[in-house]
Amino acid sequence: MQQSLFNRVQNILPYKGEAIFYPGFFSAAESDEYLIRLTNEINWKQEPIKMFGKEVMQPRLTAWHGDAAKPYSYSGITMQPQNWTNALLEIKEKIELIAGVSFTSALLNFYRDGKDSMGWHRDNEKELGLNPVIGSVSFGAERPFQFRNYANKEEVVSINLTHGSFLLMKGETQHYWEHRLPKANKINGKRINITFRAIL
Ligand SMILES: O=C(O)CCC(=O)C(=O)O
Ligand SMILES: [Mn+2]
Repeated sequence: MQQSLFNRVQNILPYKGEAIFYPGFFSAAESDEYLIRLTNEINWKQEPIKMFGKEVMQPRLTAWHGDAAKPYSYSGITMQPQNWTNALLEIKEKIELIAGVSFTSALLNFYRDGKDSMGWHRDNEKELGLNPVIGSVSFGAERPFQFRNYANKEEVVSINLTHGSFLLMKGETQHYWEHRLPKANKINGKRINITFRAIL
């Protein structure tokens, strides 16, 4: 059974939450192909967000895809998702075998190079339920990703998200840990990340 290939994987969080990392979840050839397909097929846009009352551009490109019946509200606006593409459906089916949930939605992020980033946050929108299951798939340049204890802002757990890797966050993770993708100025390559979510 395929799952047995992954039975030595471990939780990278020391307590209060589960973040299970599967490097090489997709083969190098599959990952190269998904990087090309997603780069070309997705309508990537740089969107503004409100920060401290001021509109600023996000330091990355984004897209939102998912079931039409599951709109998503974010900073006071409700967004209608784009339809699933074949590539997204193939990836979704494969990670659902491990995640054990049906994902309804995906946030896609395109980091043009190491100057693009995502700041500290939790994936804890209330439509994701009490203990969100988040399936995070990465293609392209390897980038460090960090968890930080939300309460004390001190304890940090870092992991390199490699080409074709899958990081599954579940349990109490979003209560006790925030996460970010810091800038990595020496990295020139592009990276795509997809976080699959289940909107209840
Ligand atoms: O790019 C990443 O690995 C993180 C993305 C993320 O945290 C998010 O989309 O909520
Ligand atoms: Mn996140």
